[in-house]
Amino acid sequence: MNKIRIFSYLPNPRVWKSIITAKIGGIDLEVIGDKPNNMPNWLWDFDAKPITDEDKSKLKSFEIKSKRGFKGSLYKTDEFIGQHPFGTVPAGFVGEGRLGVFESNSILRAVARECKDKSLYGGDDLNLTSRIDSFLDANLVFSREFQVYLLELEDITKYTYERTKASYEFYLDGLEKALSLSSFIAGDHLTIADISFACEFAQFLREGHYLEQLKKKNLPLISKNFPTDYPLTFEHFKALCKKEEFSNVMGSYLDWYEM
Ligand SMILES: N[C@@H](CCC(=O)N[C@@H](CS)C(=O)NCC(=O)O)C(=O)O
Repeated sequence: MNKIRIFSYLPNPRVWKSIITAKIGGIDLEVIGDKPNNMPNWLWDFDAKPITDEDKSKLKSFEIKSKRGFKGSLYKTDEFIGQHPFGTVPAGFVGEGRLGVFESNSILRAVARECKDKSLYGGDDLNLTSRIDSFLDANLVFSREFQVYLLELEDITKYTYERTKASYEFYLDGLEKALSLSSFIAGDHLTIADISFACEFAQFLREGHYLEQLKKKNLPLISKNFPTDYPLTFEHFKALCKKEEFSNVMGSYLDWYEM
């Protein structure tokens, strides 16, 4: 079996996808990292480790300004950038060659390929595997849109709000249609399309922590009417989050959200 290591800030719903899949699929994963605010105090590498201010002065050549999501500088080794050219976390490393795998949905696929339970990624049915990929891609498009939104929520612009709302409606319209035809997103059983959806959507719901900021701009929560606008998707989300394999990993992340 290929060993898989993931480096990231933690907790991170984008890492949960892989953790939940590994648990259901019966494999071990190595997950290392720290709270988001501590990521500038880590050396970003296969052998990621915490660094002191003294270390940082010796690691000036690795210092690079954060592109997305962190404040200030990060310390990424040349080996890290070699394997992770976009320089993002979660950062997966697979196999003896410690090959870099990036984008949480791709890390998720790598994990699913190693699982004993192959049905999570379509089993022998390559057509189903391709359909699962389609849902994962649709999920990434939504995820990128709402990443910008969540990062801007302290002082949101109408432009970002409207873009995210359109992306939310497009993605959820599709899921609602899919779930009117089958009991899981890609077909009649649980796959990584469901796992990725639940984790990304849990993260999107964090807009609910910015009610005051949205109110100041006279903007309602994008997900305000989620249960009534998309009842099948809402029930599916609820059912997934209540599954032990999910709730054990998600912990108290969604406790504030009424379901
Ligand atoms: N779509 C990517 C998102 C990854 C991403 O954008 N990560 C950000 C943190 S939220 C990052 O690593 N930024 C590194 C930097 O700022 O240099 C995924 O699902 O893995």
